[in-house]
Amino acid sequence: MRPPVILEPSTTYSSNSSSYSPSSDRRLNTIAKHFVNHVQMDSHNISPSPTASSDSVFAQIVRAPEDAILGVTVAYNKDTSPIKLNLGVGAYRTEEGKPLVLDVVRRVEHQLFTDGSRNKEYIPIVGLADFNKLSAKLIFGADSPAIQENRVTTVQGLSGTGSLRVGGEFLAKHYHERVIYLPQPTWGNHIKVFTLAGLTVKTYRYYAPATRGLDFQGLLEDLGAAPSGSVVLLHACAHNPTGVDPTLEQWEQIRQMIRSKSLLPFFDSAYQGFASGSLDADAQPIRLFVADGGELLAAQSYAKNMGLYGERVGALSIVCKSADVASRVESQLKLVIRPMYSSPPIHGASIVAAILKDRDLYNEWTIELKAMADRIINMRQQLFDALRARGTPGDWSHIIKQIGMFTFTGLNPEQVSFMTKEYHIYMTSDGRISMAGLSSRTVSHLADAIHAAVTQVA
Ligand code: PLA
Repeated sequence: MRPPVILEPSTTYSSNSSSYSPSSDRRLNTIAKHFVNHVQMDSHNISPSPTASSDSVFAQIVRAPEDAILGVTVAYNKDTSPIKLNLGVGAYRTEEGKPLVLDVVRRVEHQLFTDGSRNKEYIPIVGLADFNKLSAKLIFGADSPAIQENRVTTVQGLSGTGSLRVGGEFLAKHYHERVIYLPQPTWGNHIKVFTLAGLTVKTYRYYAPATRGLDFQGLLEDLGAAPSGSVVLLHACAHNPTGVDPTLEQWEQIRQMIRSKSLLPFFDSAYQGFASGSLDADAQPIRLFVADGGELLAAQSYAKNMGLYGERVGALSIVCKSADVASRVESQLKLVIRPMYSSPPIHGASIVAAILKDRDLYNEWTIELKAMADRIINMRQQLFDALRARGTPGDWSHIIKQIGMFTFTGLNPEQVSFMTKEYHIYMTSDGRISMAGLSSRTVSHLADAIHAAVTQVA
């Protein structure tokens, strides 16, 4: 073996290095040529190492566990049983158990496809201007004073997750308080998203297992005890995983507490329209906070309400006190986004903008959205009735009281794993089931499994 070629320090250069000179440049070229020849001459002698993994520079890497939610789908895909049922990830399915592309989305995609004037140029760092404006209008309301006063900055994000991450990194870089309070429990990914963004995660009480409802007193106490200025993550509607939302009166009290302690609300709106079937009703909590003139962040996702899961389309809005602050905030958001993924993708945002822009398409969307929300609500009733019919021990009324995509059943990890093993039903180990993955055909299978789990597994 020949010794490796080492570039001497004097041969490296940068534009401001005093060591750069025409002679060192020539020397660098000579060495580079030598190196190329050396590699070419030796390349036919190279054979793969038989000792494979122990030689790897990555040999010390330990296998990571699958994601608590997306890993359920991985396990489901490996199951060959014809009766298998995936109620893990929150992804809408039709009565036939198939993924759904909304008719209005198909129509718009066809229009986009046949429009010869469209191209695939990069879009701005902050995304499509129309998409951003219309997204803010959708969440804050067409008559929002904050929008009229130009106090909102909205940037396109990589669905809900990417929008949360950009918001988190912006706060870690520019906000005076680095602590974010998350509800206990919350969507598991929140913890990782905000920790990796550079914030410190703490929790506030949210869910009371005994009542399977909101621990409102605990929530107010914990927010009341949080250091002034802390960030508070709030699920705008359809809390994941519990399906438990505050009432509007409770939201008003939460708002008063947050504002009186100068906490900074960060809304995660992943299910607008999916909870009640009404886009406006589901945005009410956020609009309460905007109406008081205070500041907040809001991450939106079009994964569920437009069925655009894999298109990764969402938005981050920051409502500020003045137009001047909002425009400076936007300039800094660009500095967060540019080194992260440069600029967002064009396709999904074009679909959303086309639908939000056109009155007929918008109306068509709201009808399809309501149909999805209604089907989920109907599944709750069917599952509740099926358990009642079987005389399954326990009070199952939380199934019809909870709202949104998920039911937090109260089943323990042993019961969940029993249902997976014996009934091929896949769900997260915390007992959460995606009601959107259930259909009239599969509800009796699920009820049988729950009945068996509850009566046979402690
Ligand atoms: N926020 C909450 C509260 C969510 O439940 C989800 C998705 C997101 C944000 C992010 O969604 P997006 O990035 O796709 O827009 N939660 C799902 C999927 C539906 C997941 O875990 O990624 C879930 O099954 O919980």
